[in-house]
Amino acid sequence: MAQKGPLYMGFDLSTQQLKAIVVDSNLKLTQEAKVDFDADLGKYGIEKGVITNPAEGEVFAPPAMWLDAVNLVLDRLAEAGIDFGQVMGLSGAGMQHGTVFWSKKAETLMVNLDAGKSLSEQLKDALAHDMSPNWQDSSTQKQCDAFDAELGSADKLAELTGSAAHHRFSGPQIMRYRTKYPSKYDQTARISLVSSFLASVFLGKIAPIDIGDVTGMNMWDVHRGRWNDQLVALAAGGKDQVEELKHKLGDVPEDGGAGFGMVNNYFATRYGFNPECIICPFTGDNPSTILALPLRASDAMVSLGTSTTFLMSTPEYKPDPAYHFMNHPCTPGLYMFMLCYKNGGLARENIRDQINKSGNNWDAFNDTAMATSPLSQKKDSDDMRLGLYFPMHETVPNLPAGQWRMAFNAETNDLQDVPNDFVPDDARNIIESQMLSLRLRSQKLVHSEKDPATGQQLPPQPRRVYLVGGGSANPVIANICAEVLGSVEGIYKLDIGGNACALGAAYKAVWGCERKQGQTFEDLIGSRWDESKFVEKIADGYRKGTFERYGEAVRGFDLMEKEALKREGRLR
Ligand code: XUL
Repeated sequence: MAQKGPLYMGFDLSTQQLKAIVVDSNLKLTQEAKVDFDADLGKYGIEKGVITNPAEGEVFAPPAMWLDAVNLVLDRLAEAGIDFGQVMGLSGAGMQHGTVFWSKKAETLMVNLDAGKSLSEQLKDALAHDMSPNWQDSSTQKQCDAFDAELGSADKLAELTGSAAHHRFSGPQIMRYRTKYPSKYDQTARISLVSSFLASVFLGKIAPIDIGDVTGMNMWDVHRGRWNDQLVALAAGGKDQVEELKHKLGDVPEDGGAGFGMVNNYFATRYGFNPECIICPFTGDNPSTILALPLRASDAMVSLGTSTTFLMSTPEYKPDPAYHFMNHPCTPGLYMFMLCYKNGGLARENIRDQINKSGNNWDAFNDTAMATSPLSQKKDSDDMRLGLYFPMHETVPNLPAGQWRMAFNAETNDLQDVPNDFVPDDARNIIESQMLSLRLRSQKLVHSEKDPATGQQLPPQPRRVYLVGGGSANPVIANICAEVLGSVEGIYKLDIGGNACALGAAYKAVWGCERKQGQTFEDLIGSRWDESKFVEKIADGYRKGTFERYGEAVRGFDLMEKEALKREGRLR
């Protein structure tokens, strides 16, 4: 049946896929489609969406492939029967930190697109460099050292920009691009992030970088709301070059909802888009994910995918080199707190595969985890069994690939090595380990609240925890998450279909186009949010006694990480 009323689109340009979803004004998902880069666009020579150069730690992807993906995903939505004429607004998300380098011809080429031809065949000369560095890139250690040193210390850089220097962040990446490809840098008229690149394609001219995503660059002064000249100078190669790089980066509007203009004529002619369809700012994939629901301060989202990401929306700005504070993409005065781990699903799968004789189902892993007592303690006075499980180099904390297993005595604060071999208890201990790391690093951001059922004052913990991503389907993970992290109202799973990040983008378009004067994102989405349909409670939260026991384990976990860092010569 034909859909009545306005529709809104959200895109998610991630490492391996471009997803597009369509919602109506009531936030109901009506259509979705995706393009898988390896399966659909293998001609670009990518694997898992990227090209790697291990000798230099480089990971990158061709923006031309993303242009093909835009045509393909819209073709697929058209085949599915969507009427683009009803789409009144669109927004999107891109993997964070990646940069796209536009040539001087870019804008002329974009306004003169021929609707009969594909984007990639017409925009070849729009790029000054045919590759975009990916967030998995680790080629910028030298540049990161310079960024961390520039203001005096990593702490100072984190205080000013929300994060210490990270390989993937755009400032160090731009600095390396300038020195590695000086003539391409000179020919670069504008620099987009992946998110603003995609917005530019739909807009038909270079779209500004968004207020949330700009805080993934190590160059944006969060308090003053402007580029920091000293850091821009570092990336640009000197004080005299600051204005030139600032021009390439462009101005950053504060309002994350104000449309940039109407959709490029190319899309109206080729796909039948409503010519008045508004292009709202596109943001990073993580800031967009927190828009998939009206997240309140003290609610946390845990994304359990290949990597683990912990996200909170908070009015408190308490930066630290170990994690990230970014501007909230919609609401001034709010920040996104983020922990971003490289190890998550793969580390759990490694343990699962040692438990399973064969096959890759989770039954034996789950049974073993449930049969093991918390922290492997048979009685309260026993040592707590703790571990770190990193098949890949981890950034939180900065440790090389490896495993560490230790026993912690909570009475004496004594930490001892235990044999570093797999035992079945690892099934529970690895989930505990991942959750203890989240609790350790988020404890300053949560507050004491009353239990709504008993009126009793509870120790500081999140109000709700929302699980998203592949691991959220596992009830044992949800249960251990509740034991370790607690939560006043319980553990929830998003039950809205689609993909949280693309949904968040579509909701942003709804908000951008339909908000009343001064109406916040939380207010508008909250008023249309159908809790009973959109989320499902999957575990009770705070468990008295167990939560406090894990509180003691957090102390041991912190000591264990410091011990491992000391042994690796990495204690800051
Ligand atoms: C966040 C990060 C990744 C990418 C890709 O800092 O690098 O989460 O955004 O998802």
